[in-house]
Amino acid sequence: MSIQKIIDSIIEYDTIIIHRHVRPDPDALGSQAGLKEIITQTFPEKSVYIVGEEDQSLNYLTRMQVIDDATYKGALAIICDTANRGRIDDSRYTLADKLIKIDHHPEVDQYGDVQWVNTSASSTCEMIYEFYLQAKSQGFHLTDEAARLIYAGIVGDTGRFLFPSTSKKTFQFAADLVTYNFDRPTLYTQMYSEKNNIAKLRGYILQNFKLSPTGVSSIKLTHDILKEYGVTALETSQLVGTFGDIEGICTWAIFVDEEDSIRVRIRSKGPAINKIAEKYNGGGHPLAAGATIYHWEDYDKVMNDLDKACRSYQVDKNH
Ligand SMILES: [Mn+2]
Repeated sequence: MSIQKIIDSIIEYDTIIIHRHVRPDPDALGSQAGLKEIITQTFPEKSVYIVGEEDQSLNYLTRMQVIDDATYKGALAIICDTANRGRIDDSRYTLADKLIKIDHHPEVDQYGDVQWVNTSASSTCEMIYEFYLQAKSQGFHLTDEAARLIYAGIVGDTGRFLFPSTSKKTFQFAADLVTYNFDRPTLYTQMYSEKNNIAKLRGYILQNFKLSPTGVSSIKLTHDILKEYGVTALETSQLVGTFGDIEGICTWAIFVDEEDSIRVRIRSKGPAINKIAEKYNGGGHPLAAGATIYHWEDYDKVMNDLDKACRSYQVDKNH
């Protein structure tokens, strides 16, 4: 069983370095830092590090550490919440002695000496809590801070327990986690308070989105628009859910100008869209994925593919 192999590896190694995906979200950071918290509390003598680029807007969750290449010698590297090697933040994980993957995304890329992938988990944080439940009997500890981090990741990846990935287990784990001592109202404020420029850009999206007869919607956030609203490309990740409650919507995509490329954030209420994302240099979950295109001319191609997906989904549904 993968969990036991992970426990054994953590016990075996003195130096453990935990990575997660680029452009982190609360689940990536929560699983990374939550696991670190569990290990350091259980084994104070071990050296445990978390690495990757910081996103300033998520500094309330945790801060990254800077380590040199030599630290990887003879170390265990654990990668959280990352389906493929190309998305791992800090490629030095290859210098480690042993590699473990813990993830809930559909498998894009099989990597790691030990792989624990559970696509039915709502979040990698949910998996970290499950790991803890098994490790607990072997002396592992969960702190209030670990509970805060893991809870944040579950809340983030389930859209506050709203998305279909939210299961009975998700609620049971959340119920356990809220018995720990951390400030939930403050955490929610940190996660969901919206800067006024983001709120105004949300208004722009709601005023200007297009909705096709098949239920495909999109918005183009060009360099000029981002500049006008003073919003960075990274910050637009907060706006993907804006479309979610529009009546008749099937799939939608936000196209964000990132200067050298265009980031496409795709969501769906029915048809799987991760294969479409993969076609355009991306990937993800069946109902939530991301892609990258390099020319605005490809906008129509992505929209056509989403249109086809919605069309055949409607046909399947009606037969
Ligand atoms: Mn995740």
